[in-house]
Amino acid sequence: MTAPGQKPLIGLVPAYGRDGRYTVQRDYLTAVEDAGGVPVIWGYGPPSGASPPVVEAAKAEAETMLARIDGLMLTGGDDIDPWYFGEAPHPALGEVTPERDAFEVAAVHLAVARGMPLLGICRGAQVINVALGGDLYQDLTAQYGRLLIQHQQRAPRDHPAHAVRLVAGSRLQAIVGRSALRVNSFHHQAVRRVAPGWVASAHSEDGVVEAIERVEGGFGIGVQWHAEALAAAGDVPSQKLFRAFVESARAYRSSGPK
Ligand SMILES: [Mn+2]
Repeated sequence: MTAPGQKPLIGLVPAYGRDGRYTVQRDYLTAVEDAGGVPVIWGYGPPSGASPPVVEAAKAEAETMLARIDGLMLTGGDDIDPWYFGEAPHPALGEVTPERDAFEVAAVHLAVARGMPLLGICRGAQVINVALGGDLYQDLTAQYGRLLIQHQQRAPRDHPAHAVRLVAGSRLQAIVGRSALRVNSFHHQAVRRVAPGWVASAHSEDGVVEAIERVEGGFGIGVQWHAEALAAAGDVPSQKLFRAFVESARAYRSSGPK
């Protein structure tokens, strides 16, 4: 049993609502706690907008956060401003939170540079991909061009609605110890071009990228499904993913750069 003071700190950024409230799903905290980590919800306050001065302000604030945490978890939420991958907004683009985009993109850059463990969930996987030079389908239905399965499930949140096949030899496959999983699905966007230095490590049967991972360097995985809801509901592969992430954060804490 690790002494409480030695547990790795897992930083996450809450969603920011236009009503002035920060929100985060309890399941993210539960999944981290059950895996042996301490979730730290980090407030952020760069001004609105995605233009370069805002990104600079976000960088300084993200640096402050990363100096104090051992792992970075990017959680679900709104769509990312396609400005970050050089596109105009598609008519089917959903709500965008410029402050959160700027802060999280900056935090991902810094985490990768430090070799800090990185876990992205849903929007979080997309933020990682975009921050590191990949791009997205802004709306699968409008842009995918192939037959799709339902990725915005109407089943309950912890119901594994569709299957994903894991790429053989991937880190994700090694962690969960399976060649396929059933997962939940609440996304209308998805990774299109995977960022350099990262690869796809899971696909749904329609070919949509459902997970990405860092090829070399520290722990880096992004999953398109809400693994925190599955983990909190007792799904063993999802719990293994959180445990692997928190263990990497523990190793980073004892040996990583500060
Ligand atoms: Mn899906």
